[in-house]
Amino acid sequence: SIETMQHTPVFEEVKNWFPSRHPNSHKGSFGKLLCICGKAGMTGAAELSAKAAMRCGAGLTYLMTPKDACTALSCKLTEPVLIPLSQSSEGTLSHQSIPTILEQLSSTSACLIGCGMGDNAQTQAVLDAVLQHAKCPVIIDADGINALSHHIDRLKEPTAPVILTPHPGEMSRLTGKSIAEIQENRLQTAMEFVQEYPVTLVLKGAGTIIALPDGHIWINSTGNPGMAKGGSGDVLAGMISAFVAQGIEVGNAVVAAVYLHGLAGDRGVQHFSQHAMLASDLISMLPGIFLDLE
Ligand code: NPW
Ligand code: AMP
Ligand code: MG
Repeated sequence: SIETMQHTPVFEEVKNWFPSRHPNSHKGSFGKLLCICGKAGMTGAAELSAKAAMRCGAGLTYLMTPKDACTALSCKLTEPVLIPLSQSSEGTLSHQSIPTILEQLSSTSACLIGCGMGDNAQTQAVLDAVLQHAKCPVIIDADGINALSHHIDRLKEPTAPVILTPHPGEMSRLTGKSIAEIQENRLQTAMEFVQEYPVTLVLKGAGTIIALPDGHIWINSTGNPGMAKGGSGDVLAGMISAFVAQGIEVGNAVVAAVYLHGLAGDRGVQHFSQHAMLASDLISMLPGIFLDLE
């Protein structure tokens, strides 16, 4: 029955999914993450996802972003490797960037695509190329999901594991159902989606639901309305991507990231309050959380 397949993650269980960092390990031991995120005016989404990924232990993080966005981000990001790409007149990626992206993709352990990319034909072309060539897990968020909703059949036979992280608005675009319909039947909506498409689905919002391709369902219990602010989802996308890049099994990586993202929010409001807490404050809470995990 549905009942027996539902779980709620707890700290002690999630803790077991994190292997200790071997004394002889090096940055190559903890994965190469490729983030394809951001555009002029939405550099924050790229910044938050890449920073969250670095704070979650990713070995090497590469951020590919349109040229102008890259110039702005080089003042803000220190640890990730920035790769400027050719851009359209609106400052979004141009399809001419595809060969450079595919070359980087071939040597990557996980690829995050979509945060702050803009929803247009160029984003669709880049997403198509990534989905056709990826041999590593692909995490699709935000405008990546919006792009996907225009040709969702792309998901029927993925060449690599795919993880989707829609909020109810994005889930509405993806399924054609109204937001109200989705929110009234969150569990069923998520389960039906993974029955039709062999992906890992994260339906965000209070009580985030994680539906795995094998039918297992997780319902998260951490998180609070202090997280209802622009940028929170970009932080989650970076966290999931970092855990996947490090080689944690995809289902565990996703559940752990959702749980710890909410925990960062729950610990964060003790310091920052629900009103004042920002998405970047979630990242500030991660070191304390990993001190307890290690
Ligand atoms: P309504 O109508 O408000 O009630 P969009 P976005 C709905 C980037 N960002 N429950 C909501 O409903 C992202 O990465 C950049 C119910 C509305 O219809 C994307 O690329 C930032 N409804 C891009 O912006 C920081 C819910 O969804 C719709 C819901 C656009 O992403 C901000 C709004 O979503 C942002 O992350 C819920 N729990 N949650 C930056 N600093 O660069 C959402 N909805 O239209 O997809 O817009 O999420 O802001
Ligand atoms: P996004 O809309 O993409 O920025 O994602 C928002 C993130 O914040 C998701 O991970 C949500 O689950 C989380 N979030 C937003 N509001 C709440 C809430 N009221 N309770 C718990 N988590 C929330
Ligand atoms: Mg979002």
